[in-house]
Amino acid sequence: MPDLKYRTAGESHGKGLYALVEGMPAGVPVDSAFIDNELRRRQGGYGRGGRQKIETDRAEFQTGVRLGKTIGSPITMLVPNKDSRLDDLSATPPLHRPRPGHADLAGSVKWLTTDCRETLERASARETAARVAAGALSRCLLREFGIEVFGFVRAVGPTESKIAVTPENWRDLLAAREASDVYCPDPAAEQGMRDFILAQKQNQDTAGGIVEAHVFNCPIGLGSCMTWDGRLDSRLAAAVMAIQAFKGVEIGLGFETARRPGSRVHDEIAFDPSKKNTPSLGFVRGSNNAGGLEGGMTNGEPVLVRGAMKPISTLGKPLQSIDLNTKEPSAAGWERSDISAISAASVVMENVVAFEIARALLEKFGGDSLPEVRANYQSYLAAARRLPV
Ligand code: EPS
Repeated sequence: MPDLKYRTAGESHGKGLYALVEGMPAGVPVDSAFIDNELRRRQGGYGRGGRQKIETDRAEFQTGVRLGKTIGSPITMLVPNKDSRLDDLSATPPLHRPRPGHADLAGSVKWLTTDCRETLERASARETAARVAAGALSRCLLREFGIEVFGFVRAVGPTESKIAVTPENWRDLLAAREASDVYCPDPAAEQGMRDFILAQKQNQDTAGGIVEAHVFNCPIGLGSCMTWDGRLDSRLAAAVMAIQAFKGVEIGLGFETARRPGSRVHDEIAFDPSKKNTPSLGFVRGSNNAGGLEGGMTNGEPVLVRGAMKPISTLGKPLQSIDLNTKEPSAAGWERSDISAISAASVVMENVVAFEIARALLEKFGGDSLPEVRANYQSYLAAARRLPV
């Protein structure tokens, strides 16, 4: 039984993006409409550029699914590119002037070329379409266990929403997020976010922000403190930091924990017998500063991950750079791009977080088929409820 894992392949202007997912048990109903809707959401958001008007991203299942369910074999999804022009030199000309902040300079030197295009085609955030497809597929498994993920935009530039997300209000917030073109469920913050992005557009500049994902209904004990790489918080951080343009990750209170005394950080423990039959088994907390993770394991509270995305590095008014062929000073190159992709980034983060949760779920309860995984899950919860034996 292999680990749940995925790889992606594809260039921004190649034939398409591919996701290969291994280790998914047989019998998981695949909700293609949900996966395609996540891909559609990834394409959207206030401040996106021209590419998204060309593409209509959909995941075409090439392998691993029969009659709407997984069959245990490797799953391949293809998201075709309409704007496919990789071998047309006139449409994808060489780029010799690396953009500060992009992969252009390091990649060109690394792969011994002065044409940044060889790097940028793969470094482009278009690749996140494949990650979203893989993550959304993993959510088809998670939902069988009542595990749901909610992501949104917390901040754009200096405008930050103060909204609190709870197990009770997140579905209402989801509806508000769906109605928001910046993917922020807080009307008090939305306009400021939009204004900041518009101001950057007018200045030929770009905007970043902070995105957040909340995972509800994880059973206690996903992840492990026994091995350093079994710690679920470290895996979540790696998955989020691996998203293009992300520069920071926090779990729960994150960096703020370092500024407070312990008594104002740690979440006191109580037992509520009325919640004994929930995945938290009745262990409740007055706060969730830990972000649902203690010792690298889920503790029954919602998992909370936050990520910081820097502003897009292709600027309409380019920064100073050099020409890689002459080494002479030159303005950085320009490519069609976005003013802000922060809304899209919230969709990407939501889905890569989901994938890591699904991976941890299968590590603990894994089996070849969904009924087997379900039986393992239920027998664990039953044994935990019987404690002390
Ligand atoms: C993106 C597709 C890209 C860019 C953007 C994200 O398409 P194109 O390069 O054809 O305009 O819009 O990529 C970048 C910002 C980047 O730096 O590569 C997408 O689908 O998310």
